[in-house]
Amino acid sequence: MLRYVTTNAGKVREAREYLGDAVTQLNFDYTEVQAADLAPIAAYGAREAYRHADEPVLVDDAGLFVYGFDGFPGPYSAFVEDTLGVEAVRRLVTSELDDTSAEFRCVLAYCDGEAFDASPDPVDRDDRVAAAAAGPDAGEEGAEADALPVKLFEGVVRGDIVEARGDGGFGYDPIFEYDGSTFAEMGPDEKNAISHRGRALEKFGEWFQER
Ligand code: ITT
Repeated sequence: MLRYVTTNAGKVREAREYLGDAVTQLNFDYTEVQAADLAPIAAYGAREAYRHADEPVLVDDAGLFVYGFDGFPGPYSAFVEDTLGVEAVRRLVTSELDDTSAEFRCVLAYCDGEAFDASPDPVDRDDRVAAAAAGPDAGEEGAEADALPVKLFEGVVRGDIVEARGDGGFGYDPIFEYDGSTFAEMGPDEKNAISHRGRALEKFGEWFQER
């Protein structure tokens, strides 16, 4: 049994589509450390969720990165969706920028409490973010040794911000266009085949099967 850690039912639907029924949702709101990248956030979340659940967990941290806004909203995508809203993001992008290109990124972080060939910690260990990502049990010295091993899998897809179309998917899907269709105009299979999450799930699935 693998617990997919998220409060977002849309993410779980896509993960189950890909990985099958062995995946169930763990609706656990892990601490989102403040960081410019998704990887430290996901790594911290996976360690915290594993300590909470005491069974194998997969954390999914994702975001929309608009190139012309230096990657905004990026790691703050959920906060911006809840406050400004998706349509306001679309208006901002199309009114302020000539180049409306953007990418979705997804980082999956796996932790099962076992020692395995873990990913290197996402950022420099001198960094406060790295210390935070190592989790609450990591001491000030030798934090790397104390921290639970976490394996990271990343997926990225590049597209354009456009006027909202389609009613499938969730979040920013209606305003993200890839190859002529928005993600909200695609079925789940179609989206998974090319999406940031689908690409990260594919990498995870291959590794997990070996394991
Ligand atoms: P959890 O943290 O509980 O997993 P969340 O929805 O808050 O749920 P994130 O912190 O990863 O997830 O925030 C990601 C934001 O980006 C959030 O606003 C999502 O709606 C949006 N998002 C993530 N993946 C997406 C996708 O495939 N299509 C559209 N929007 C997506």
